[in-house]
Amino acid sequence: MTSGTAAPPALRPEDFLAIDRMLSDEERDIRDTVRAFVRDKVTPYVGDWFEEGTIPLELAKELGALNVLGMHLTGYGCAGASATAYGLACMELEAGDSGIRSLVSVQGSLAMFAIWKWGSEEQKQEWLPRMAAGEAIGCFGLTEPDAGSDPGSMRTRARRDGGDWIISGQKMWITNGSVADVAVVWARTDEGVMGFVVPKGTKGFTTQDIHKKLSLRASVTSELLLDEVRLPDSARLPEVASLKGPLSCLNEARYGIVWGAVGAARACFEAALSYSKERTQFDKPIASFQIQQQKLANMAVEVNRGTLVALQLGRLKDESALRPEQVSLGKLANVNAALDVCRTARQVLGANGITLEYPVIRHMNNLESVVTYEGTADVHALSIGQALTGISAFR
Ligand code: TGC
Ligand code: FAD
Repeated sequence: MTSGTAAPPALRPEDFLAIDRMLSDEERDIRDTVRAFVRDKVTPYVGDWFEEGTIPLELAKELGALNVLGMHLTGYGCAGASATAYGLACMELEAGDSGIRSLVSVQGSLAMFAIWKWGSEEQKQEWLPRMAAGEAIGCFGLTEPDAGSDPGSMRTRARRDGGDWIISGQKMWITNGSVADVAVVWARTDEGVMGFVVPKGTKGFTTQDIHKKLSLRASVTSELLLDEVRLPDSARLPEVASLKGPLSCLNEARYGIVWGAVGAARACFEAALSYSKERTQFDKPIASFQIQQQKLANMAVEVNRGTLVALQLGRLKDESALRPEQVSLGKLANVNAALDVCRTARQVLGANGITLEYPVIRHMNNLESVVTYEGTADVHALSIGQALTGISAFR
């Protein structure tokens, strides 16, 4: 094979490996649309939302209009986009803030996916179109105060009572909990772990917000309390009675995080690159010092490598060839790398790196949640270890 004579295109710092060329026109369009949304509707305000510990609920409808809620699902008002396109959307949303990507992940990959995959036709018709439009917000209750990495030890219990179910228990750390119109709640039953669709306002179902967070502040996190909540059998997700139900939803959300984490890292890299060229010390821009260039080079490596990992997982998912252990590898690698990039970027910004005037410390703090939720880094390392050795080290 002979190489062409034309000079290769100029290097672009924001896409050093020209990964853009690996995307289809449609994927690029979706990416650019979400990027513009984040630039106009999120970036100018999110520092204030983070400081105030709020997220405007109107954003849900705007995200619905943008077609990103449940965008990789088909039918029921969902966009039916490819997994890769969904990943690109997550990357752009998390370049804004992990809290915004979380809203979209919990809505589309957890609450909607649970109903779409395991729900009845009636449940799908009732909830999915409204959730896709952002007119109804969903949450996903799996974690409990004493059951985090080990959801199989959950205590929330549902028992049959005639044709109804009675659910009692407590869920902890639930994104969107108090603002959700519908909660997908997982409970132990005599027949296995089952999911229940619990509408807001159901008697015995209350929520309490978790405050004093220093991470994911532009996101609502709540406790769900279920005190003898009576539900008809039609509220039960009929197609699953095992931990496989909630864990299958986690695969979807974790996949989005593989992409999202790169978005957060990219935002911090770009902030550090720009700052290093503007900030002068010892009569020179700090970008002219070797130590700073080393940091910038390392950040560029991680952002590009992370994007390639995400893209490969996206292509596998689009071929229905993606395994949960591969998602674990992506989440472990990309979130850890993003944390490194953000911590390094924070140092490049010096004292300015600790204020919300720049996005860096916000992303850095957010990623402390991202590395913990959806399976801690340890859980994903153990999943990979089990796949490599055939030996489970969880217990
Ligand atoms: P194990 O005995 O291995 O499996 C039980 C059943 O589940 C099946 N299964 C899976 N199915 C689909 N996808 C997966 N990834 C699956 N992993 C296991 C398995 O085949 C079995 O099925 P069946 O039919 O035989 O019953 O389960 P285990 O109890 O040993 O647990 C394994 C472990 C530790 C990997 C799992 O518990 C785990 O992933 N723990 C981490 C918990 C976690 O990630 N929680 C996240 C909560 S949601 C959240 O954080 C939202 S954050 C907001 C946002 O996303 O932005
Ligand atoms: P633990 O499981 O108690 O872990 C504590 C430490 O022990 C960790 O370092 C962990 O890696 C380690 N560890 C645990 N088991 C092992 C082991 N076998 N081997 C080695 N080390 C181990 N949950 C939901 O259900 N829905 C949500 O919407 C949701 N949103 C969240 C939003 C935020 C902001 C946060 C922070 C969490 C959210 N979570 C949600 C909960 C999240 O999924 C859990 O925090 C996570 O699964 C870890 O559980 P834990 O916090 O109880 O930690």
